[in-house]
Amino acid sequence: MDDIRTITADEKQMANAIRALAMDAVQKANSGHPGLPMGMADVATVLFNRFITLDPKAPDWPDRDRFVLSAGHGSMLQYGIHHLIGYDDMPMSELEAFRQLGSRTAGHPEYGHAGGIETTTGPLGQGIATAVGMALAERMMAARFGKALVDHFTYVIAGDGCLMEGISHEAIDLAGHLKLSRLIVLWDDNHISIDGDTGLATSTDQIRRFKAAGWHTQRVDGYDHEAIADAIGKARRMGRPSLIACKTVIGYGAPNLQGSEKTHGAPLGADEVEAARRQLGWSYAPFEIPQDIYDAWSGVGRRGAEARKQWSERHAASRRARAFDAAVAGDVPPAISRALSAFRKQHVAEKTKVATRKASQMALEVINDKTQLTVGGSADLTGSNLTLTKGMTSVAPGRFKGSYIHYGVREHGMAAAMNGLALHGGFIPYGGTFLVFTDYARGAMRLSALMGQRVIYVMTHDSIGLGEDGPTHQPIEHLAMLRATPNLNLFRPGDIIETAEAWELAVHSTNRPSVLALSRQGLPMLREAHSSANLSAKGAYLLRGPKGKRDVTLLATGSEVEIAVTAAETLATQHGIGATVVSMPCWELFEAQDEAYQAEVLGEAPRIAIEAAARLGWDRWIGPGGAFIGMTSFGASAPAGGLYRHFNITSEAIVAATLERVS
Ligand SMILES: Cc1ncc(C[n+]2csc(CCOP(=O)(O)OP(=O)(O)O)c2C)c(N)n1
Ligand SMILES: [Mg+2]
Repeated sequence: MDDIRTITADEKQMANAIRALAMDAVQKANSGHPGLPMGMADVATVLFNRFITLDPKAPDWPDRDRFVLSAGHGSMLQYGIHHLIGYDDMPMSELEAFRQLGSRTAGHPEYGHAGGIETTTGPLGQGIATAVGMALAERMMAARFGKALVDHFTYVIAGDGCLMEGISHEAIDLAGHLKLSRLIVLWDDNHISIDGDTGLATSTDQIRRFKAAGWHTQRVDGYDHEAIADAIGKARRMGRPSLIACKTVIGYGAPNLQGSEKTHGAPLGADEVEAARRQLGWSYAPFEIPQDIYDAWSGVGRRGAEARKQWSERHAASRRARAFDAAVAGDVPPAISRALSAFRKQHVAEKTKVATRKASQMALEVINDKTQLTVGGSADLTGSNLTLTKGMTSVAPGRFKGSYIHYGVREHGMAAAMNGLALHGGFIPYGGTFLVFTDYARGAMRLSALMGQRVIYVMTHDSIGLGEDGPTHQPIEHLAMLRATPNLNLFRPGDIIETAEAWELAVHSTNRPSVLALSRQGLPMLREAHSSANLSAKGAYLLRGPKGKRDVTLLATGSEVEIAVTAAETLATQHGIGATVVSMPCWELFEAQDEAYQAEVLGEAPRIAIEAAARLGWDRWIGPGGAFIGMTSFGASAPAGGLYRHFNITSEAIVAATLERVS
């Protein structure tokens, strides 16, 4: 069979090496999960030994196969294999430091800790959903650059838990629909999770479930190497994604504990480890691997190096190599900043009044016109999020030339797929939904931030300003939650100019995700003059200063900046009070400024903050003696103007709060 690679002498012992390393590392750390690595060692051995194409000496080679351990608790499976196949950054000392501070071998695989860890897993279901994005990226890159440069698989090991998680439904459905033929999921079908038999909580027939979503499905005995190889070989030839249910025994090899949830997440204990060694016929000391086993495993890297060499030759001969390299590098063309600056200049001159969601689409037109890196999409709200721009075509089942994804009503799946697109390389994914449904996407958004991925969330309908749809759709606590998330930039632009600036910053933010919180309702252009510098880059800036002394500082974001500007005008004309308006589109960027700049912006006068959202977090900027004007409850269903009055988020309220503090 063309797919089947060299079969080395003792694949059973190669698998036992994984088991031994997992038992020993968990035992030494006195913490961790031996059950999955022991149960899936044979499946993983066949997968790596006979199929996976990667080069441990060049972990980032773009045409490598991607491996995702969705059941991230089984991390020792991945670390053990990485050690055995010779990744330089996974020496035995790393396995001995499993789960210790500063080691590469964290409790769950963490992207960036070591070569070959393609994504962070641990929150169950994320891996399989992220892999959908990787497999999609592979197909899209192949459509653009051809099979000679892009021709790889995405393999996933998922557990019962991954398949129980809701996100798996979104992921499976999307992958089946799009016919992601290079996605192969190996399910650790051990019928055990933490509480015990999975029958305690599920009776789903997974095979039928995957079939219903359009997948090819197979069942194999997880210890029959030839059957596993046949199944993987067959899966690779399918024109749709493939599930292989691997019947396994959790903790396989531990004579008294295998098959029990007791092996899931606790050390086996010294006696059981000894007994397992005897049962498996593994006579070596802890962390000792005999040379012949290393030799057997070294075939993986040799095969990968050869494949990479052949790829390099094709790359050298390819007309598309330069464009391919540029895509993989992900560098944003300088023309984008120039064009966005011209865009800002024009709209300052024209005083363009639009909703920031519309401004976002207008800025995106400029960006998408200048680069192929951006891949857009929406969770079934394209016409509301305004994420589609002229000339974009949709990706469709089996057709991957387009650059727009209809993610369907699958916010969480969309966010995870965007992580996969970003991690794979070649793309800057952006995707839209309503800001309130950040809650639904949250698990994957958190991983975008943890992994430092350039993923852009276009979150429209960002406050009570959306009006009639009511409190179910009006975000209140979401801005606070996003601001509390480390390594994430939340932009809430106040007009078309700040929206264009936010987009410029987001596409250049190579090591963190951005969320753009955008209004449904129209907002006036607020700049008095064009500036060639991106003023939002400092996070907050003086938008309007009083002619004379500053008596009060009004801090606002998004749609409430306009209200602050109106209040400042009233304070000046009717009360002779000098108000400075500070627009704060991005707290995180403001936090990164030096103290002198922050002090200059915040000033010495009393501060009043205005934001149609929860107060949480604002007090650090308000300081003592100030006030907050915003939401203290859920919103309500009514036209937007009436809601602002109802909830007292008005220029009159700002004036009154000022007069209480300044006389
Ligand atoms: C989203 C999420 N919920 C809960 C957990 C905690 N957790 C870790 S493993 C696990 C059970 C997983 O069962 P399974 O995938 O069958 O793994 P096995 O016990 O077979 O190794 C749970 C509930 C988690 N890591 N992620
Ligand atoms: Mg299980």
